[in-house]
Amino acid sequence: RFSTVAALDEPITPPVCINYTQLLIDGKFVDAASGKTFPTLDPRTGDVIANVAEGDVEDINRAVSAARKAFDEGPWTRMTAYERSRVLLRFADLVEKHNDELAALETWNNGKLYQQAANLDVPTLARLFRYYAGWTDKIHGLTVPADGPYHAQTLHEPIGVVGQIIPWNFPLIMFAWKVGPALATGNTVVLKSAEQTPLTALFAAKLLHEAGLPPGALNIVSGYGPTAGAALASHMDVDKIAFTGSTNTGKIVQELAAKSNLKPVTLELGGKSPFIVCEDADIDTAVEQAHSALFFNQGQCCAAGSRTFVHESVYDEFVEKAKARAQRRTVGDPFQKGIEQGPQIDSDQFEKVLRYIKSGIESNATLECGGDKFGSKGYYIQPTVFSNVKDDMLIAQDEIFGPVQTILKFKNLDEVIRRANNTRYGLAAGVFTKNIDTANMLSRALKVGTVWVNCFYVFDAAIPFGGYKMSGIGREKGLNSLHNYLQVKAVVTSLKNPTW
Ligand code: TXE
Repeated sequence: RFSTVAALDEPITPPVCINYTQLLIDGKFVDAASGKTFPTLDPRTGDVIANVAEGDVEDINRAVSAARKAFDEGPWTRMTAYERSRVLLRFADLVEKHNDELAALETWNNGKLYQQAANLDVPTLARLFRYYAGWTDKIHGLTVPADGPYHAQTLHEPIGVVGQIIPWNFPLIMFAWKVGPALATGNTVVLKSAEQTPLTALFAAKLLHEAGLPPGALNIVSGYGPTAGAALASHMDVDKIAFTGSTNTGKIVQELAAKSNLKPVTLELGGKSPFIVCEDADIDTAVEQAHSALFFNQGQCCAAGSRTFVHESVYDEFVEKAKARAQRRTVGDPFQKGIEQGPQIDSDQFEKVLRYIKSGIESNATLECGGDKFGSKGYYIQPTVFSNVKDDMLIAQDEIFGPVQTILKFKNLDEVIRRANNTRYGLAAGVFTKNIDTANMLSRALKVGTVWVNCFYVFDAAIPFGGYKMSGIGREKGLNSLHNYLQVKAVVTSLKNPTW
């Protein structure tokens, strides 16, 4: 039933070289203090594509010292807002210049579609840095009318040395969401990339230095979570930590932050987002949008529409069409044109998704299509659709993070609101209806950070994104994201002659 256009046993040779595999500390590429490296893999085959310096506690210490020096002594923090903006803009130009290389590297290391990396992930990196470049000289404090003979004002100052830990599903976009606002507000950064995808962060950081970023302002430490990641979260000289990843690891990061120096934390965590198809929705549009809301990026999206709630009056038609759409989905080498789905990121995620598929079958959900791995090499999984899914099934509760659509039936709006909110997560929701009153009611009733009405996955540099409940703390992108990286200082000055 699945397209076999790409020969999976003969992967296409990526059109790019791997030039940067060391750590980037204080503007220089260096080996790990231990001299250790770790392999990074091609998800299409599981083969090693490079050995990358493995950062650990000592490397985090070195990177934090460099960031501290750069924060305390400059020049990044001494440059004018306009000069900082120019660096970020030059970087965006360089990203565009190297679009295809960055995209090829992202696909090679992550398994995402080359067409997506080249037309979405890399352009989004440039777009976000241009957006943040526009903010550098628009970060204002207030003049505050205080009681008594005082002149009161607020200054918005950078927090200091920022630690950032990112996941593997959108390596470059996560780099942009984190590094963009931190640098725009004048902080210095130590970023730990995900162990599965260390390559593009190093390339992007190299381009930032080429654009004029001074040494120490951005340091990249590749390495594992419990070693390098934990060292960063618990470092006494890191003033703030921002994390994207699983809810469990988010809890660890917050605990490490609290137990060390109580550094403020922003977290962007997992989700189990409802995608609600009302009886009056345009069914063909809803089927297509629900399909991409789940299957986009191999299902590896925190905001994935992973609980498809469909009104009973259109349920059978929807399931039939959703199944047909999934069966048409082309799986294969992500470098090949016309392919819609590549491999999962690694064997852990591959096994995890297959376990959830097994659990869906065992709990008596109806397997409409898929249900197994795809091919014999790499981490490919068949597009899978379950219908007759019940709220208490594991596949309706946990974040599967793979190409597995679960379709549930509902009778009325009160019921679907209650069921949609009955989850520990609260990241996003999709609502498909032609009735403005239904759209307004659902938008207000759903306990989530983003509601998309008659659309899904509309991400924009200016629109804030983040979670309610265990989907996270704080917002990224937009004006809100700047406040994650700013301290507010009140300055109160006694007035000598208050009558004036
Ligand atoms: O996540 P982790 P994993 C979800 C998704 C996925 C599951 C597990 O459901 O199946 O998480 O993925 C670093 N201290 N998401 O294991 O562990 C780690 O090195 C400090 C949703 O990859 O959260 C990496 O850089 N850091 C998500 C980052 O945390 C630690 C995207 C994420 O890894 C650490 C990814 C520790 N003790 C997975 N342990 C989203 N919100 O989009 C790990 N890390």
